[in-house]
Amino acid sequence: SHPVPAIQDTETPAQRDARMAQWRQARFGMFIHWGLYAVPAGVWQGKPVDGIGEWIMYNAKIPVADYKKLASQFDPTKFDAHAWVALAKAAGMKYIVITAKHHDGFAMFDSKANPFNIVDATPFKRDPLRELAREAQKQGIKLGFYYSQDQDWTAPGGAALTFDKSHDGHWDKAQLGSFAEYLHTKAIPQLKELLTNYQPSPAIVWFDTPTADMTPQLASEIVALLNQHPNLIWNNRLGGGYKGDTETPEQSVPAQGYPGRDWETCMTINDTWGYKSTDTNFKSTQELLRTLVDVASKGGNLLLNVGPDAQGVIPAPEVERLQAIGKWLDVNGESIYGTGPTPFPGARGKFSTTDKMLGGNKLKWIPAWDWRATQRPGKIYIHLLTWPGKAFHLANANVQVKQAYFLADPKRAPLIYTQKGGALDLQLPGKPLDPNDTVVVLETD
Ligand code: FUL
Repeated sequence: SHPVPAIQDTETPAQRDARMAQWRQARFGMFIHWGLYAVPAGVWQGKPVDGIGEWIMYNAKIPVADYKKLASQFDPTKFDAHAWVALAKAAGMKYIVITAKHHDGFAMFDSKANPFNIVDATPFKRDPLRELAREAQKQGIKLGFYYSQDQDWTAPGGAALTFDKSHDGHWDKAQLGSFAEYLHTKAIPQLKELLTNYQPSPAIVWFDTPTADMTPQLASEIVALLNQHPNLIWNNRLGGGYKGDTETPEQSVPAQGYPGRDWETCMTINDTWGYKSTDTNFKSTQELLRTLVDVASKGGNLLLNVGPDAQGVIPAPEVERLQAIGKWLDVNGESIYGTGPTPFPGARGKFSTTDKMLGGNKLKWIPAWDWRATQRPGKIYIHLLTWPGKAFHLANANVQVKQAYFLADPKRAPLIYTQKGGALDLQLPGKPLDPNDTVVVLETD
């Protein structure tokens, strides 16, 4: 049979723009990695396990039967869908993507397709996705589901990642089986459940880690299913050659963005996605906020992760940072939401060339924060990150500025500037209004 064309291949550019419109305006979303791995929380048999928390089964080579036993200990009675959604809103986030099933194969939802799920296998018995869907609708925010369609370490045939050449990608013979059968008996039925059992239906499906097992033919069966939901947005990690709607740089901000493609940087607040009791390496509010600004200045979205613990509690340091970002956005959101990338691509903020290892195998550029810019018709926003002193100079601005003021100044007191031969010179006070990012509005018409 012929592969079914993806929706991206069949819709017109105008239809696509309409489908992506809200997502493009959003700029900031909450990623939630929550699953059984929150129970061991980075420690197995009394020993800390290296690497990201949700990979503990893989990294500690936990046998399937032992991992499955964790379900009986998972009783997150402090889970509060209202509070989570309210936190996302307070942070200024416009959408949420939560792990419906990660590589460990444990479904965080009510699944008839497979009994290894939070309703059937735990004392908790509730469906957090249903509660979140209801709350997201009530509080007016979009909800999406992450689904690991390819790797599934507890289902026979669920592919394991093969980059580790030391073994065939499996550590327990209970994992052996046919990938196609896994797909037809677990992944596709569960995707159907996720797409049809929730009100409202998910805005986004966030696939992850395709391997060569996901052939074009198998992927096309999933795409046929996705195409029954014409407003759905899905990312570039399905596999089988499908590009999806969005690029998904992980733990990094691409220097030039992705011209011509929608994209979303996903990033952790500490060094793990899924909760690890031992990881306290939290990025500062300043770094996170500036990352959001950096991403926006390149035309992308930031999907910032939280990792709730086994009680269902989002760690306090993560909550504090999100709230602080939200306070800044309350005042300065106009310079982020619905804005376009910098009009000065040649003069964007500099990056140092130092690489840093993150999460074991991820490279990250360390930005040298100086300034960034975003824009909308008639306005340019200069985000001053490192305070330039008493003046800001832009050599090749080539814009006709009609007025300049600080976005955070309710009086909009005019800032003094001169324009000469394309250059712009802006006089500034000695100190920033906001040490994280002081936004100057340049009105251009
Ligand atoms: C990766 C996964 O393997 C990680 O566990 C995490 O979900 C990240 C967002 O994507 O590829």
